[in-house]
Amino acid sequence: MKDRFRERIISGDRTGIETLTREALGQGVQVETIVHQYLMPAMEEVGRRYEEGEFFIPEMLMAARTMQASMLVLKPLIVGSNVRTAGRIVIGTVEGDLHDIGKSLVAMMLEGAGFEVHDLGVDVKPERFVETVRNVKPCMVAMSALLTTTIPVMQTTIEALKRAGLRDSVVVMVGGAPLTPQYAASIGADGYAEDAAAAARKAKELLDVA
Ligand code: B1M
Repeated sequence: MKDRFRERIISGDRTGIETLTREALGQGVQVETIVHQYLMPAMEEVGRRYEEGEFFIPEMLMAARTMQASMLVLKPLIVGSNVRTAGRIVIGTVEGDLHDIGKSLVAMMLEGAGFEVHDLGVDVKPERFVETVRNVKPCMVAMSALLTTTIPVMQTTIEALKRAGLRDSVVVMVGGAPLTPQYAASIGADGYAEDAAAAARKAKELLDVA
């Protein structure tokens, strides 16, 4: 099964992966297994091939769209039917960064944990986070970054929240592959999570939700 997922991601076969995702679910494969053991290792291979000059941006983009097609099938199972009462969270990938998949997965897990999630998408400017915090009044701002060049924007966003007098009204959680807990602490974030499941746990812990 893992090889079949890998092959579909590598070849960018969106229709094929939808069918395969349904087939795996039909056979009783857990959603977590599909995401962590099948899809993510395939994306890592895409990243490796890109680094080695075998893949270029179009292949990386096709692979991403293929993973997203699988996640669309999985979303109702990840999100479930929880009544959203745990609190409101604003999430986005920071300015200059177009990586969407990890952030969307985190958003789904947060929804699944009962939070009401406002997803601002990718390339979110600090001012947009500030404006949304002012209007939506969330209890948490969650930021994702996948590039070493964009992680400093998280600090810029935290500073913009401070300048707007809103920093103390929200808990800030950050994550993304190039981040470390030490970096998160150094920029003044309240929490860091390594992956989507950890993000849902961490959000509950930080917001003191049972
Ligand atoms: Co990009 N890219 N990319 N890319 N891309 C990486 C990230 C890279 C590692 C590839 C590589 O070289 N090996 C590399 C970054 C190197 C670095 O800076 N450290 C890279 C690069 C260099 C680039 C460009 C600069 C390439 C170029 O143009 N020369 C460019 C930048 C564009 C931009 O953003 N401005 C670029 C572009 C793209 C595409 C647009 C083609 C496409 C994204 C499409 C899309 O998202 N719609 C893309 C892709 C697909 C990748 C790889 C192959 C896969 C990313 C992914 O979706 N992974 C990636 C290589 C890799 O990751 N191995 C790569 C699956 C996803 C589920 O995992 O996003 O890590 P991930 O999310 C995880 C955790 O990080 C964590 O939980 C998630 C789920 O468990 N997490 C959080 C994420 N956010 C969190 C927030 C939290 C908590 C946890 O709390 C708030």
